[in-house]
Amino acid sequence: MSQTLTRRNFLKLSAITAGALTLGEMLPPVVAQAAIEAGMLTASGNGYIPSMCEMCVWRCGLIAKVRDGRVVKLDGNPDHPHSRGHLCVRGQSGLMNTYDPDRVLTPLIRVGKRGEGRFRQASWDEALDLTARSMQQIKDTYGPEAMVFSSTHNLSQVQFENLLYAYGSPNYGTQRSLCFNAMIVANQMTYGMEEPERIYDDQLQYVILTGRNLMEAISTSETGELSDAIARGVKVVYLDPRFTKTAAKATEWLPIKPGTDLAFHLALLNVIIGDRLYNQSFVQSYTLGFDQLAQEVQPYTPEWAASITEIPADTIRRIAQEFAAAAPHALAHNGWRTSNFINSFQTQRAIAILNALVGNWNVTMKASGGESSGALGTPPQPPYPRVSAQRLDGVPHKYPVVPFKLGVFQELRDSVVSGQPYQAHGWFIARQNPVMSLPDRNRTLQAFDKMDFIATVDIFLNDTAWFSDVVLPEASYLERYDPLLPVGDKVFLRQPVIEPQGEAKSALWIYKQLGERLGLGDYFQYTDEEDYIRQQLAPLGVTLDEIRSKGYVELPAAEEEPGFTWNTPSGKIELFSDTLDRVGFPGVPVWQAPPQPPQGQFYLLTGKVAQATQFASQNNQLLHKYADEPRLWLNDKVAEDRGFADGDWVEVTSEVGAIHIQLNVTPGIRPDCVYLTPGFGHLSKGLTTAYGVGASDSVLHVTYTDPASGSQALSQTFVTVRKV
Ligand SMILES: Nc1nc2c(c(=O)[nH]1)N[C@H]1C(S)=C(S)[C@@H](COP(=O)(O)OP(=O)(O)OC[C@H]3O[C@@H](n4cnc5c(=O)[nH]c(N)nc54)[C@H](O)[C@@H]3O)O[C@H]1N2
Ligand SMILES: Nc1nc2c(c(=O)[nH]1)N[C@H]1C(S)=C(S)[C@@H](COP(=O)(O)OP(=O)(O)OC[C@H]3O[C@@H](n4cnc5c(=O)[nH]c(N)nc54)[C@H](O)[C@@H]3O)O[C@H]1N2
Ligand code: SF4
Ligand SMILES: [Mo]
Repeated sequence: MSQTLTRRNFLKLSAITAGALTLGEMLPPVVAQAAIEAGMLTASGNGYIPSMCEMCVWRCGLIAKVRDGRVVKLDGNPDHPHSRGHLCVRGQSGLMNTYDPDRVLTPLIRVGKRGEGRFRQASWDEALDLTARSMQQIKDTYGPEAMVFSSTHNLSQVQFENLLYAYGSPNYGTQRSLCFNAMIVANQMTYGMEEPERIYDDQLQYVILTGRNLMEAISTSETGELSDAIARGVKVVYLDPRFTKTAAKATEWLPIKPGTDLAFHLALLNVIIGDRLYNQSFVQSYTLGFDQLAQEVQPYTPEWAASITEIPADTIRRIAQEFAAAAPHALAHNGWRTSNFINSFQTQRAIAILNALVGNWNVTMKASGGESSGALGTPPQPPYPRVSAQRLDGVPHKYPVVPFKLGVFQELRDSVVSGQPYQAHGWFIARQNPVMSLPDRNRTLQAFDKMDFIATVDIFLNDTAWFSDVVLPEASYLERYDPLLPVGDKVFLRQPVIEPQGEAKSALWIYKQLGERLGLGDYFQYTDEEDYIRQQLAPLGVTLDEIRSKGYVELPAAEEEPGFTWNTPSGKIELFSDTLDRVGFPGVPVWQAPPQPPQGQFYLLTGKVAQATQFASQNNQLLHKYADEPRLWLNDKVAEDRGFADGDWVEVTSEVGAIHIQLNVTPGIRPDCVYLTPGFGHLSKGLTTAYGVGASDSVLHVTYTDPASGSQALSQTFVTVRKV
């Protein structure tokens, strides 16, 4: 880390970010006024306040311990179905996001060239006026479609979208096509549902995890359920080219060849159908297209799959038999980030169908439904203007089965670069770091170059803000209200644990201010954050003050749906999908061979680690302290053959970029793969803890898009590794 320190010292000297606090300058305590009034804090600022974590999108319930007006500890709220009394390491470290000396605490306006990182502090009025004026100018000159909006899932997103729809642009980039499009579109096509509920109930006996690294890519409740299941002796089969923490906990680790999970699952279908191991009455009652499927999977024998996946045929056959025998107490897990290859959509279809054939759906169905915001109120607003312009992300003309809501963000970025079918001129970004999270970072920077105006709402000078013209600082999740979040049979509240530091404001406030300045005030009919929440709570007949100390309110029991039907066009589980067939995609899953690296090159694998969230948490001083600097995993035998040693510096090169990084030589990865932790190698020098640590895999990723689901394909990037 000595290199990092040198760079940090340099940063202090060059003082690039006006107004940012330097290390050691402590912020004064700011006592949450509403919490004192509710009796949760003493006048001197001591007490416990329930709220919600925002260190990742899982949003566990937390209880903050406050001493002398400062948050000193965060614990899980036992009443929250996600956290159940536990926060993961990132959640527990969340207070350092709030107290990070690198927080942006006043609006910033760029003064130097883009990417130089020179900003001046500005008042909210000046920064909001400039943002609204620039957005209005773009609308007047080129039409509303020339403004791109992008944001990743967060609680105030509903008001971000309100601003977008009221403004009238069709161009909206979310994380979905970078993350789970393949899984969601496959489930939609099969079941007519976005994400069927999965259950780890007491009777579960068998789980197949296809690259779902639950022990590191954490969803607290699901990770906990898997741990409990493993303790009970549930059999877990884990497919990953890499020996992850989940591989260590699984009964069986199968280091499958990247991109061949489809062949593995097709062979499971072959055995289950061929040996009549499926649930005949379930298939007959609920599914459509069994005969087409049976015919298609006939050639996909375990022997066929063995030569492709490098998993022995006997193993595949045995797993098919064990899985079917355990059904309906079995689960073929869909995964979450399923953006690996352009055939991942077919893999997801095969997994969805596998669960249907053995009737697992009976096990999972009883928990579906439930989470609905339908019971909550919303502020009144006029209808949105009609949007006639084509979307830059190619939905639906190029991607006919991708839902509008999911979109294809990487294609949107590429259309900005090409200027086709028209040129976008402005980009409004909130709670997202597309400079790092989209594949091919240089291309994203080219897209930024095309922009007349970029504004970013963040709590830090993240890499995207670093290239922006205006930075609007949001209050951190411990300092603000957000819209309520329904989870299961409860509705949870995010409330300030301390008052916002500096000039930081909630996103609810920021969007309303912008809306008003854009002449769209009628769409933002709430006086402030508390009024917004009161309007949400009104139909439930409870007040904000009544729910503060518990942090949630129970929802009235949902009415039982009489007679469940699948929401597909046929009303059945579609093993054969007419919708896919009609637009030229295979109606049943078929083998699509993935590309393979040329001789001497490697598949570049990505995947989460427990102590970091995406492209967001690397600057957290607590998390930073306990994490090793990321290195490139390389198989030990390959290293020996090539004369590489652990710790050697190497150059990693793909078609679109190159990085320098140290090697982690390990037997825990296939010889044809290398792996790099995502989220490091930041460009922004405003992240003084994270800057200079590790390297970015996004620099290397080539942009590939699955034509059916619009999902990016991250493991399809091939790299060379050379000693430097
Ligand atoms: N700690 C932590 N937890 C998180 C997050 C985080 O950032 N940090 N992010 C959350 C989010 S948004 C998501 S989407 C989920 C993602 O959680 P997961 O769905 O588990 O996805 P990843 O961790 O991105 O990648 C999982 C594994 O896929 C493997 N892999 C790559 N290519 C292939 C292949 O072709 N076949 C197979 N079988 N495996 C392959 C990689 O080696 C990696 O170990 O995690 C969530 N939880
Ligand atoms: N190479 C590679 N690329 C990937 C992935 C991968 O594994 N490897 N994973 C993909 C996946 S699964 C996903 S979901 C995406 C995620 O990538 P993104 O959608 O870009 O999301 P995050 O990285 O979480 O970035 C969130 C931003 O929010 C900011 N932030 C944090 N808290 C707050 C807050 O309270 N308010 C505001 N306004 N901002 C806040 C952070 O500072 C950060 O800049 O990346 C995808 N891209
Ligand atoms: S999983 Fe961890 S980071 Fe995510 S919300 Fe829960 S405690 Fe926070
Ligand atoms: Mo994700």
